[in-house]
Amino acid sequence: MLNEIIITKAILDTYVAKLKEALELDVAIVGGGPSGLVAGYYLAKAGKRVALFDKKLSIGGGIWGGGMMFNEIVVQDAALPVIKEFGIGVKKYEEGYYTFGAIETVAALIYRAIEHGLKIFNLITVEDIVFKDGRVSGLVVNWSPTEITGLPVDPLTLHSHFTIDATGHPANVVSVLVRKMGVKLNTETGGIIGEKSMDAELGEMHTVNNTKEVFPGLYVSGMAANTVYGGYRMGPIFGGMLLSGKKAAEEINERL
Ligand code: 48H
Repeated sequence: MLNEIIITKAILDTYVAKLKEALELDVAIVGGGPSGLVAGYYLAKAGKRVALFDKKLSIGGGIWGGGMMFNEIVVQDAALPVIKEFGIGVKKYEEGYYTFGAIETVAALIYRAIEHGLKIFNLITVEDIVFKDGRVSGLVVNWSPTEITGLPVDPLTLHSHFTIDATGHPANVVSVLVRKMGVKLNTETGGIIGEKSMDAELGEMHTVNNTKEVFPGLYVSGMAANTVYGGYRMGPIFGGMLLSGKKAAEEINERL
């Protein structure tokens, strides 16, 4: 006879244990798009205490929709080693261009990251940061439905040695840091420069080059890096996002 109370307790106990383990992290990642998932994979693989938070029900960010909802993505030569690391089958379109099913790609990124120890929390919105000793030192989190409904519910907090803003175009973590703390960022202007229009070649290059520590304790990856540093957008080519996540993980790994 299946007991509903045991089922309920199993979920509560397991989830709370997982969340408690995520309260003191080496790295907190905000955003479960391609750059955040790849960063989480490499950090977890290196044995770091790392967790990823995404406000949506489904992790994967902008991968799902491919280009204009045609659920295929394109990757260039430079990113093939990362694609192969995740065990995703390579389909060559023409020299230098490879296509991947968006759904297969999301599934593989998520599965392989979790397999290596990344803790993923969906439906949690990062609404603020912890700011201590002049650096970003953690996250302030709440259930996404709380944010959506505007209910006056106070959040919970976790500490992290490093944080990655992988929130895509809006660069939400950097935005909250600038808005609330009025700090000067490690950018040309000291502020958020803003994303530029389309140039796939430049955009892909910028995504990787702009992946860096933008303020003590806070890295930016993926589209958030281009928003903060003024890089071009690139459309539905995803190699730069994958390589950006890898670069963020490698730089942080060296410093931990
Ligand atoms: C929790 C949050 C919060 C928050 C946002 O947009 P993403 O896919 O991010 P990237 O940078 O890994 O990939 C960008 C890519 O998808 C893209 O948009 C491209 C290539 N565009 C090119 C172009 O020309 O337009 O994922 C970001 C994730 C999403 O899942 C959000 O739900 C999540 O971040 N998120 N999670 N707390 N405050 N804000």
